[in-house]
Amino acid sequence: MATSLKNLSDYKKDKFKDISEKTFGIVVAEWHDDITGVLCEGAVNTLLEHGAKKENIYINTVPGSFELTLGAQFLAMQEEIDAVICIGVVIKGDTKHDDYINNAVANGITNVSLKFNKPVSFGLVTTNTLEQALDRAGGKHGNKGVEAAAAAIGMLSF
Ligand code: DLZ
Repeated sequence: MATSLKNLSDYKKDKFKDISEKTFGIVVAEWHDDITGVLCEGAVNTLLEHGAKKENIYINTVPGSFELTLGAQFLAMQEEIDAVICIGVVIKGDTKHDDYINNAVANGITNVSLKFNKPVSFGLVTTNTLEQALDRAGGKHGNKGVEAAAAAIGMLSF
């Protein structure tokens, strides 16, 4: 998987099971939507490349990353959804807002995953700068959305 020296989107696919009948919910934050759009595209393309059907991928937006948890819960509670992918970008600013949002999302989506016994992957890019975020959204460090989709497929193959 990811290391600081590798492209972050390198992942192991040899153990992936068939996902052609699986249904995915993607929840995307609207903050930094130029970047979250690229991450979402990476996630969708990865699901399609591995055999998911376009009509089985549901994309919903939430205002900001803080709302990813409830968005994930709305999706995970749907019986037909097999896995959820959360996509957001939180860039550090002058205050500690990023810590609060990042921790809330990490804990929140973990709880959703355990509550509904479904994979809920963490496609939240948490960086110090805009440049670092761009590097992880189709730049030199790959695409974190690809990685989040791969994690969801990986967990469905568990
Ligand atoms: C308020 C806020 C700030 C300052 N920064 C970000 C950010 O970098 N990325 C992001 O996705 N959302 C941010 N938000 C919005 C919060 O996630 C949330 O939407 C609002 O606090 C309303 O609950």
